[in-house]
Amino acid sequence: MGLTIAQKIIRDHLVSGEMIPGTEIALKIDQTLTQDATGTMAYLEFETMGIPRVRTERSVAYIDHNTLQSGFENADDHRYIQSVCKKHGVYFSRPGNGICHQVHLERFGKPGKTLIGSDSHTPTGGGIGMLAMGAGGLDVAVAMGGGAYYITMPKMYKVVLTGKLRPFVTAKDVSLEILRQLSVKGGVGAIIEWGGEGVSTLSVPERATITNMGTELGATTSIFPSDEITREFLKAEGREEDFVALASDPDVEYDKILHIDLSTLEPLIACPHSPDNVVTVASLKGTKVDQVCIGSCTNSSLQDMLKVAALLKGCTIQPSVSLSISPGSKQVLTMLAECGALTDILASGARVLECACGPCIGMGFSPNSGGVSLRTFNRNFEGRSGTADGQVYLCSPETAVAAALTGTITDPQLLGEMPQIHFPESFRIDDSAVLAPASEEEAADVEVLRGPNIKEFPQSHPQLDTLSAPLVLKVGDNITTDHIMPAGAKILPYRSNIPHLSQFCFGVCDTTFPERAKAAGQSIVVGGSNYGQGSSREHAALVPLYLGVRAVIAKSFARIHAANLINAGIMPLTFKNADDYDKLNQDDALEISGVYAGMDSGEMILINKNNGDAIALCADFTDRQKAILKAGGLLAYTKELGEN
Ligand code: MIC
Ligand code: SF4
Repeated sequence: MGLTIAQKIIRDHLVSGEMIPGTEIALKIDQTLTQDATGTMAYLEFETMGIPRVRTERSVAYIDHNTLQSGFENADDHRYIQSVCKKHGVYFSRPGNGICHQVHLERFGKPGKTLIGSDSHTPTGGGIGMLAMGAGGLDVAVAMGGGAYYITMPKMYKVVLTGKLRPFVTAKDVSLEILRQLSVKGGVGAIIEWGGEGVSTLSVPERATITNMGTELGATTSIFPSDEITREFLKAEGREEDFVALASDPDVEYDKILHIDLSTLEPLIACPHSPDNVVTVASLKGTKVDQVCIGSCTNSSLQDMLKVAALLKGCTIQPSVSLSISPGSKQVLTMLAECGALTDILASGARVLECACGPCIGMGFSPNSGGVSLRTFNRNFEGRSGTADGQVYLCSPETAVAAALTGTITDPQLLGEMPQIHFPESFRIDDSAVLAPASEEEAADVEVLRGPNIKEFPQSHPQLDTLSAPLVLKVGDNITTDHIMPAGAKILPYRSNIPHLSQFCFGVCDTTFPERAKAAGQSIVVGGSNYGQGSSREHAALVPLYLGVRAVIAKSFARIHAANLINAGIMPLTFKNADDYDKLNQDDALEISGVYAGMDSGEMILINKNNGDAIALCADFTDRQKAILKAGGLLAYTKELGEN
């Protein structure tokens, strides 16, 4: 039987394990990326490993999330990242150079290579045939040190595309359609390959929109073939030599096959507060809109921006609407300026924001209270915009422009003819905002600059054979990392200060959680299905660790968050029978005895000391994960390995 594109890349990078779905494999990682909100922690972790220079082919640190300096904190963290990168062999993309995924795709990604990034949208690289995955900061630190990246061998899904998108129907609508079909947990445990004759009608930026948003399906990653369109893109970026052709073998057997006829798709929109809450734009016709935001790593390419500029040209946005546009990179912004498109954008009344994540992570541009905000982003989780009762919808740039021009949700197909867009044959190449690291000889003299915002790591704890702790918080299905550890302008500057961050833990669900958890000493959290979906932020594990959480029991977990919990020494356990979730209540006194034997047998018994109920739990850990949990987290485990 033949292999899929992803299986071929995995085969070529396999360090241990076998390509059997559901079993643990370890992969050699060629490239890493970090962004600043997760990067400080990742580099602190890298430093504790004591490795002088990164051992990857290319590691890049981007500054794109924490671009508001409203105090010394972000500025200090950036200075730290810049200096630590210089010392240890990491390229440093300066603030203003763009969003990590957009810039990495433009300048560094290579088909057939493996990439992990401390950001969940790293699969954007799948748009050029990379095996690109989001990971916790500690896993990225280990990969920078030359260590393997461990994942569960995924199943292989294929989406077969036929036909061609009609004007005003876009790659974003393809992403929303697959979310509508599969839901936010439909891709868990799988790699989604996009194939079929329709692929040849999609440009690289369109493919990247689709692989970017595959993250919202919970997929390990998403990938497109590397073909002539990929070659043209790389050539336009002045790096045709990075091209290799990649395709799946014809006789591959997929675990699931889905079909989308591009020519039948309609403009779609995801309603608050989940990316899979998808309906047609037409069905919301007339809904009043307060704010429109265009940008983010999903929709900020030159292609997207040229279309937006062409639609805005000669028009003025509604006085009732506030429109922001954040181009994805300096390359995109410069080219918009050079061809005059930026003038059309500005003339329409839009606010042009810097090339960064911006409103997508609540770094400014929060909507008015109860405001309806249409965003070309990938996430609309509750509270993420910075306005607790903001109503965020996700849509394509075309739908976003239609709303800005009319003041209501409007099917963009009603805008008339799609203007002709002229794409340049080559991009403007200027890597001056990417600073190369010091040479090996000079590195010793580079001083790493640490600010006072950098605080100690939380103390991890080896799992003991008996865990006796109260159920300090019970939450429902699809709890995101934005619920567990919110972001936004006020909180993000403290990503290297866990004690400060801890005040906001689970704030969206229950503001009393931090105090109650601290008072309990050690505790257990109970969740529903797909617990920890969304971001790769390891802070959603490190902060609960700091507050004393020793285990999370859920119906199921999102991949990256489960790995982050184990790395932090917190046990992710699942209900053997999902209905047992209903038998537990907040404040119940819980006990699991025989933790070690349970890890070996794969099953633990949870006793509810309030009523004597015995509940069976699955403790599905590999030998490596058991050892990490027993040691009290990945750093402690790595240290133990070093000592033995
Ligand atoms: C996000 O989109 O949620 C983020 C902010 O980019 C996160 C990373 C973080 O929390 O720093 C992600 O997607 O991993
Ligand atoms: Fe940045 Fe938003 Fe993309 Fe996350 S999803 S990397 S916050 S643009």
